[in-house]
Amino acid sequence: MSMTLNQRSTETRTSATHRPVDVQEWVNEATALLEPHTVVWCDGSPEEAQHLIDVMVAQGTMTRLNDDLRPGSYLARSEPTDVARVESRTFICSQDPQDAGPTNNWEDPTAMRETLRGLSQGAMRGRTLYVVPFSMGPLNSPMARFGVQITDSPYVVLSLHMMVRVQPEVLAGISEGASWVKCLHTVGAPLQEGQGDTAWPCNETKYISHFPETKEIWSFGSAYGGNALLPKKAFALRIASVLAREEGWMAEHMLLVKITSPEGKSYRVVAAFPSACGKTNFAMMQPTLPGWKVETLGDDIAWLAPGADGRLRAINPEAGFFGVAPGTGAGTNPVAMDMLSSQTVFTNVAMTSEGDVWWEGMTKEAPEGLTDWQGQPFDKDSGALAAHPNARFTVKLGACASLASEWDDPEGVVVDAIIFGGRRATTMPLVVEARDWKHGVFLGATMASEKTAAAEGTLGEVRRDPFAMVPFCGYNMGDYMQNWLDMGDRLRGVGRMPRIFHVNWFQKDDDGRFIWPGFGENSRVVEWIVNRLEGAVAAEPSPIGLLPKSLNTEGLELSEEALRSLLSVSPELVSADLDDAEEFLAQFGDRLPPEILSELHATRERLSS
Ligand code: GTP
Ligand code: SPV
Ligand code: MN
Repeated sequence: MSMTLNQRSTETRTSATHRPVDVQEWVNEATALLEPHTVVWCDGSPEEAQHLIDVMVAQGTMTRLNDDLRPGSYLARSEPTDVARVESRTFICSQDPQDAGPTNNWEDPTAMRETLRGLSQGAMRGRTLYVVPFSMGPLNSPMARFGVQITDSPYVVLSLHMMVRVQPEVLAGISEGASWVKCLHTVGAPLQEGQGDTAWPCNETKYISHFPETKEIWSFGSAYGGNALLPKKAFALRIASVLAREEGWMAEHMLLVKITSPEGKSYRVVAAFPSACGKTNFAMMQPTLPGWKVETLGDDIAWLAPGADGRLRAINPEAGFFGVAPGTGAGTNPVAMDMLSSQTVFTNVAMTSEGDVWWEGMTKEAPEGLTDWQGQPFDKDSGALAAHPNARFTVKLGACASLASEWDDPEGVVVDAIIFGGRRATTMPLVVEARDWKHGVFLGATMASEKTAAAEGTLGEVRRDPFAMVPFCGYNMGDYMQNWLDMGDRLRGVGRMPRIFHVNWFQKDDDGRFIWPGFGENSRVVEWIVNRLEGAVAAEPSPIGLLPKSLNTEGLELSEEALRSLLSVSPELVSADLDDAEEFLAQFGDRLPPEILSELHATRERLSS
């Protein structure tokens, strides 16, 4: 199909008069390069969503689920080669490789543009180019940032409808001079004339490229998750982390919750855990301790900035959840189960014979007659999984029954505590409080976790993942640690700084079983944290920070030995962990803030005294 510009049709959903000149120019350039059949400017309306759904159902990209069991919900099955973020194909293209740092893949920006231009020539042939304007954060928030994503994937557009605020007003804002981030995305699967489409078009070759100096994103070849929903990890973390450093704020891989104690006092808490380590679970926690309440503000990304009063405030830049399905059940996350009862897009889960969804952990036993995530009859006894371990649900924030009323507050919420955490079978206690901000930054900088299925790599292997940001920091992580220290200096003196904690729900016993019951029982740790904020309980100094002297374990079946293991540290394990951390930190060379090393040495000294 050979087409020239004037043969292409342009559908109009947003009024052309609202199209900012610079956005229009960028769309024209992209159109000339990608050669789509049609250009559509999106407005985020329900009619538009319905149209996208119709297109995808006709194409086989999505299947409508049983309307009685799962109203308004759909199942998408991706290509088996396109199931997770690909960190090996994620690039930070700064002029100087030192500015990407040792934890990122670097490529020269000119060379990368050249490569992507070559791959992208004609890459949208036979397809529709969608222009999707969106706001991260409430449109009228001083912390909001705008972006425009170009994509040829209707699945991505529908996901963006749920995940971010897709609004034509964004274009008006850009016309009035608001800055915006260019997010260019193609699945990289042009159609030849007469060629039928596949259900999940994508390309074997994948690039998720970021240009931190010009604040641009260019993604080629994948339609899955963070590879393709560019406002999420690519913009709200990688590019936003760069903006944040320049402008004096922080973009973090964090959940955001409001916690209310039995006394009726509320606290706002952020927590950074690596991918598939329990952010969604924490964000929707149903405390088992009577009188406690957790309300949801966000489950994946938080932007934090000092407010006019000098105190740290946070917003969730997203408008939806893209959560891990496996492991989500009535026992572990009843709020999520309720939230997913309708109007949800499921990707790579299994389907029941009635046309409902299923995944490992939803119920104990797999129902008979399942179709697995690849569309094949599922054999329970094969030992295989019915749902892909990184199968996900996509749903709007508004579907969450525990959503806090402040979720759309343009001013955000004041942050009282910051929690770091990871999956550690040993070494890290259930909870520890940092001695002060600097020590807290050290705890964040030396975080580690066992690898999960949310990204490629060897499952279970422990890797250092400072602040849960290694896959998501758009610049040198040494400089990033400095930004955390600088934030401490900025907040200090204002009075109440957020206190910093580290948690680990994942300690295992010698038989490989989790020692701590987790989930709603984590409210016991929340209670201790709040008691610390209130100065209501004393803590026990240890080499790595302040440990609980005791924990409310009433009603729990936990042996004394188990509790000791959860609430103490082994000098040998900590010492070995420090050696490993030191080796990891060494790679940042002179970009590593000296304060981080002095905290490490101070920990060692406490250990040996
Ligand atoms: P991303 O969306 O990938 O950034 O991850 P997330 O941190 O939001 O992941 P999520 O909350 O979906 O983590 C899911 C995994 O964590 C599942 O395997 C859960 O079973 C497990 N999990 C969550 N909370 C707990 C807990 O308290 N204890 C234990 N043992 N597992 C937990
Ligand atoms: C993660 O991997 O941390 C996610 C999923 O939240 S994705 O959006 O695919 O990055
Ligand atoms: Mn995440």
